[in-house]
Amino acid sequence: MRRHRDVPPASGGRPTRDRSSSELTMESMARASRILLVGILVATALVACGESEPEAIAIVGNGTGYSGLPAALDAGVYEMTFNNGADDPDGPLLIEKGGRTPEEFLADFKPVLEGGPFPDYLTTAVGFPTTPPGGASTVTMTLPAGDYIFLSFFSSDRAPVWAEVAVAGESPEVDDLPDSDATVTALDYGFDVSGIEAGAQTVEFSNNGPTQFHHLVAVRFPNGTAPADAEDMLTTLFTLEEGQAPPEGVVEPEDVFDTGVFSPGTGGAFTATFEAGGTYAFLCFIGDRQGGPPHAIGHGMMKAFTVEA
Ligand SMILES: [Cu+2]
Repeated sequence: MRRHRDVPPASGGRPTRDRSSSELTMESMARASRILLVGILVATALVACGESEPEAIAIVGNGTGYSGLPAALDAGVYEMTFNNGADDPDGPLLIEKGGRTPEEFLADFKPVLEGGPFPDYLTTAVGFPTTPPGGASTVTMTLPAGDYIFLSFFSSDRAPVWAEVAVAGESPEVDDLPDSDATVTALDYGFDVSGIEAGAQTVEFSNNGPTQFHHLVAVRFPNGTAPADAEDMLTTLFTLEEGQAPPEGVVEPEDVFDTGVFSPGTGGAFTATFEAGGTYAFLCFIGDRQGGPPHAIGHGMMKAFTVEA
């Protein structure tokens, strides 16, 4: 560490030099200016990184807890990776818990999973797609300020796993996400889809609300299915009872991928692959804040399209 009196005054004022500082050699002055220059270069690089490459956070879940998940974060855009070390598929979410204890929140949240109303304080959520055991999902997401619970959503009925995360500072906008190849904007109630092409690409999913929470579930129909027919088939499938066979000519699509839930004003970007000539449909199965059926069923929130060959 250099002594303070070896550092030239930042600006103005008359340098007050004692005997030792007046003995500064050319060599030590050159060294001081090199250190200053390196400092400026490092600072410049940090600013450049902040603009183009979000900070990366890697979280590991093991079915009972997490490692790598900070308890406190600055609001902003993060490249978050969730590694699923549990033996169940898991798609964890960061959900606003409004100052409640995790136990209070979980009690309030349970009815939501059965189509009940959201607690009033639940205004914000961002999350990960369903991630298979041993798999990893990376989402570059906006993380607004809030008092969150990081909550696992296992495919089986295991005990809830959670951690608390406090996020403070200026909340980011969807525009702060890095540019993506394709964009999917969820609205109350529908999807605007733009730029999807054959092959692997980055897709930005955002929720433009204005009120409801949405996610994206992507399914695929056999090649040659017209998008309008795909939507008709989905509508028919929703009318079937559990276990009831679809009518003649109605095909059940295969699941392709999903996203976590995003509240209005939030979004996340991820990598997805679409095949040339494939007919896909995007659906939302989240219910209204006030309670009710999944949006795909209650509001016809779906969008089918064919990827150009
Ligand atoms: Cu929705």
